[in-house]
Amino acid sequence: MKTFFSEKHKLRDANTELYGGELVKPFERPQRLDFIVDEIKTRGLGEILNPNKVNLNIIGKVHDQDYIKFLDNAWNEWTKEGFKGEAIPTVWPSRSMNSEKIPTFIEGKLGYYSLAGETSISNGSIEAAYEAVRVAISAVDTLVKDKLSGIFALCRPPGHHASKNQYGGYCFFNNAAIAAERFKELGAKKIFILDIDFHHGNGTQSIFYDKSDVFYASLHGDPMFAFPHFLGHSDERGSGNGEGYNSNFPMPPGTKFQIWLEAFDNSIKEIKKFKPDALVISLGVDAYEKDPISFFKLKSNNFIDIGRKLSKLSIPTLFVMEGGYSIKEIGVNTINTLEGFENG
Ligand code: OKP
Ligand code: ZN
Repeated sequence: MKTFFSEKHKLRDANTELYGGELVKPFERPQRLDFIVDEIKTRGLGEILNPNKVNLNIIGKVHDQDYIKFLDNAWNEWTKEGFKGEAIPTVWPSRSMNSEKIPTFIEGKLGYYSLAGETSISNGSIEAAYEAVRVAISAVDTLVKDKLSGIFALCRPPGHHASKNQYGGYCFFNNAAIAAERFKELGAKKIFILDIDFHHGNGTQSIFYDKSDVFYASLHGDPMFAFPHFLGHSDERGSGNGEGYNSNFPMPPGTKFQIWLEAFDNSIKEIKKFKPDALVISLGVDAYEKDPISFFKLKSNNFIDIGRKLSKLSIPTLFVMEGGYSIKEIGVNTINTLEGFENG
């Protein structure tokens, strides 16, 4: 399987993440991809390609222009104020204070355009986020042009928490959603996004919630216990034209592969019924038993079965990298999925 990848992901290298009342070194750090690239090479998964020149206007099909502009300028506006640290929001338009006016001052804007506070904006972060979009688009283009069965977009930073106008959960641009839009530009009528990252992809869900041409399904830690906490319940089934085209499988702490697989098989049934022209897998490997911020109990070998089952669908498949924070095993778990798919 071919992989699209860019060294420029390293531009996303924040020093801080607000976690447990401390500013810690981010779980989502550049070294994650070193382990994945090493494993691709060791096991000879296939070529690793640099992204093409891409028309980034496509981002506007998923994200609002004022949000894009905010991201473009956030770091400059923050440093201009003389703040010493990285840009972290401290105030939000929450339930009791939700005027729709967008503040002028950067601290207000950070709260307006964020859905969580752990994701520090640092110098270079947004450049890296643009590069992740180039990686995703290049992978779609190659998959379609060469009529491949599967391809891997090794994106970083991840994307599935980013909504049309909010960042957070380590995500700025929604790579998987933008990839789905690219599939549409290239002629696909129906796309299915299956999100197997441990966390619910609130951004992807909300972007397509009222659409019937992009089905979003997610297997994740029950939001009563897991981030993002405020979306991802099983009664969220889509709205308007999108009713019936969203489906969530929240699962409790300690969930083992056997139970996880039942939900996975249900989502496979939904894919078969929907008959998409393309399949986008939001591939996080944080359902792994040793993941430091997650609570599922999948073992490394289980990811082979996941890849194998996906290959049986015989639908052109784009794998988009999302999370996975057990750095030592992130390469094995990711390549297990992709090799499982390749070896069908
Ligand atoms: C991004 B992705 C855990 C706090 C978690 C943010 C998690 C973002 C995950 N106690 N904070 O979906 O892997
Ligand atoms: Zn995750």
